[in-house]
Amino acid sequence: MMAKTQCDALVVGAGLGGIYQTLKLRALGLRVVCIELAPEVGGTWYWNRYPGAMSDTESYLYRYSWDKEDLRTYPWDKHYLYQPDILKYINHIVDRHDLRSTIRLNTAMEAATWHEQEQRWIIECSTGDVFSAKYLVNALGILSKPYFPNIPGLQNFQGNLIHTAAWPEVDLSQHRVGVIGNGSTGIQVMTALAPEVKKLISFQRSPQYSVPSGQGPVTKEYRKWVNENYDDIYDRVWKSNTAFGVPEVSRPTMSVGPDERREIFEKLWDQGNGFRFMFSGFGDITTSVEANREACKFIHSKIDEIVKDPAKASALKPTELYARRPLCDAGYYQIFNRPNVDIVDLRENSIQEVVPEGIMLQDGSVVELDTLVLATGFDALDGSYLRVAIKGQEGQTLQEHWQDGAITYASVSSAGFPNMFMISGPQGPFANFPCAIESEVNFITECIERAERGSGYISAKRESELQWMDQCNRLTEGSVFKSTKSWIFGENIEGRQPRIKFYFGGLAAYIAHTRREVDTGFPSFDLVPSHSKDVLINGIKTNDIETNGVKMNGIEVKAQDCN
Ligand code: NA7
Repeated sequence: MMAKTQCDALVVGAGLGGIYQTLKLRALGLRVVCIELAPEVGGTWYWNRYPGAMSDTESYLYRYSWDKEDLRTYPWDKHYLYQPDILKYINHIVDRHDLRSTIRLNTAMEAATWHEQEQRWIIECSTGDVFSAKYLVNALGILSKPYFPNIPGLQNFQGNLIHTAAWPEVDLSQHRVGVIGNGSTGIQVMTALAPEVKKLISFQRSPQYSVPSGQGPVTKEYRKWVNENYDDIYDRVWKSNTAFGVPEVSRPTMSVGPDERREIFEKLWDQGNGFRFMFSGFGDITTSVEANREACKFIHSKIDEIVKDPAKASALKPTELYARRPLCDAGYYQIFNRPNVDIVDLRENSIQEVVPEGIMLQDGSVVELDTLVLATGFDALDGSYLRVAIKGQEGQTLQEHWQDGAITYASVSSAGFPNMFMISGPQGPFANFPCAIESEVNFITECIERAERGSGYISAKRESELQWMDQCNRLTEGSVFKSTKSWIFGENIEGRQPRIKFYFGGLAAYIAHTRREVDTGFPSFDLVPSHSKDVLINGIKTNDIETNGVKMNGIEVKAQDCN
């Protein structure tokens, strides 16, 4: 039997969240091990290496805020980072902060069980490794479980079947490529593939609104300006809702006349960025149907302007509101002017089944394909957790606790799962992810620090998660986002109970909430005293602790080896 490795904290996942958490806990003096199922660090950015994979947060904000020197010196030369750039950056951070020896690659958590008596988590891994940890911090990723839709005959396809989240080394230049899915991933991969492949066909169920990204090289002057203003930039980011670095205005759409409105939309279109388009021109695009329709009308007019074939233009125009995660692209609508690019409007002619040679449509016709790409998204957020056997207090599994849909307190903790935390768990802030991740890691670290000062464990109260859920629901009242079905509400997974997946109060409000929680002594948590002697970790002295009649203050209990 494999030996049990003792450590203070086990961090699961070496993406942006897990790496920062590992650093923070190490700085607290805890013995930390980070495990990662992939053969490399990077999380989402290790897996999603499809052509065109790009962050749609501007480069200066798609990074950690806390390494001030690195912010100013690390090179980037375009407004947006492609997947290889981000992977390189993450590796750079791991080396710069000497984290490699703390991370065990190719190691997947398979089961985690809370042992009440010992007040520890026992974690079993795919490698046979077993860890015993006081704290378990899951950084499993928001978008880490690819979603394979239940399309009849998929297994019969005889060409290449590729999910964008597991892109192989492949030459598609002579291929007829079909793509199912035109969300953020689908439009990126199609835009990149169009000039590279023999034929590209989009099998589109719901057309999406997209605006230009504004990708392009940055000038030396721009970088200099960013460097000189980083403190102010981040100051504004932490006080904003979306943390995308774009202005968030309150001006109502209908407060200006049609000409001025169009001028404002045009300016945003030229500047680029989906979040800018949604939040920087007017303040009510996500709350007023009338305002939202104006944005729709404008994007429709752009599609008509760009796409020469009226039938294709019509297929590309959404009829629903502009109420999904805002998208941006590097010339998506333009690819439909290419002779090798076509579109099948599944609203008119749906997929009957996948056959060995391609896709058979409802009208009986078969579109022959050499490669079928599934850009069909993810079982987002809770999907990452439900595939692991996590068992908390009284033997209750996370699956049981979440049977009516995932529920957390402030995204980081779930009642009945003491000393277990989630980075970017369900109901976290809907904001630029690196910033949201940092806020959550900072909060988790405060929770752990508090637990280290005299508690055996810290665990969200049931009423806290119910109240948080209630708040998340209330925040979506009046939002036009509720009119569309998407992964944001968990409505993309067949058979899954939909539940709000995000906190829409804004990042600033989330940070303020967690700050209040810390400052008022963690009222949303139960703090249960320790009944083990393992209180002092690596020489960090704790406060007075009365446990089982043993005065712990000053008793230095050696942390156990963790290698
Ligand atoms: P999304 O945004 O969930 O998009 C998935 C796409 O796949 C979407 O267009 C779906 O159409 C389509 N889809 C899913 N199942 C089917 C079936 N059965 N038939 C046809 N089409 C289907 O995933 P992404 O990977 O693009 O983006 C997820 C996030 O990753 C993104 O927001 C970024 O933050 C990064 P539907 O709209 O459901 O009709």
